[in-house]
Amino acid sequence: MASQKMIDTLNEQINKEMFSSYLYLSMSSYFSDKNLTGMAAWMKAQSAEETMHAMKIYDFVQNLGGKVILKKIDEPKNEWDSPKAAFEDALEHEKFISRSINEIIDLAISEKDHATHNFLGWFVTEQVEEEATASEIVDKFELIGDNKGGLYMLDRELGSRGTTGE
Ligand code: OFO
Repeated sequence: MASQKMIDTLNEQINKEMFSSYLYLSMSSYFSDKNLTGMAAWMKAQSAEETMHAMKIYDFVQNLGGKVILKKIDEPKNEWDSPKAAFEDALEHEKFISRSINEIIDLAISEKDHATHNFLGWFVTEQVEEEATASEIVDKFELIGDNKGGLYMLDRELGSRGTTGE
């Protein structure tokens, strides 16, 4: 059985994952408003993934015999200076989530909680992937600069998420 401190920490992580979902949905709405439908679809899919992350932890807490306590979800930003700025924020947010996962692993190690340590391995791999993907998109924005045609192409490319097996 995990410690109550661990259950509380995992409950906080559920909240962070739900906030991630909310943040990416807000970004999706921002992109829709700019008629960047591909980016809007990409962020909507990302939002759904984050809800799935929250639910993975939700189920794990229950399997540990702990009680899931849902906390208030903060209001996300709803406006960005540019599409690139939104993806830069997404990258920074993923780095924050990676640090948070690493801190829980540090706690699991200090408490010799092998079950939670093992469970979080999936999230470590997932975070590496998510940071790499967000970073790659930010790099593409750098390449595009102010080129409207490039923005159009990137919007199309991101809109193909889910149809290319991503
Ligand atoms: Fe973006 O991986 Fe969960 O938060």
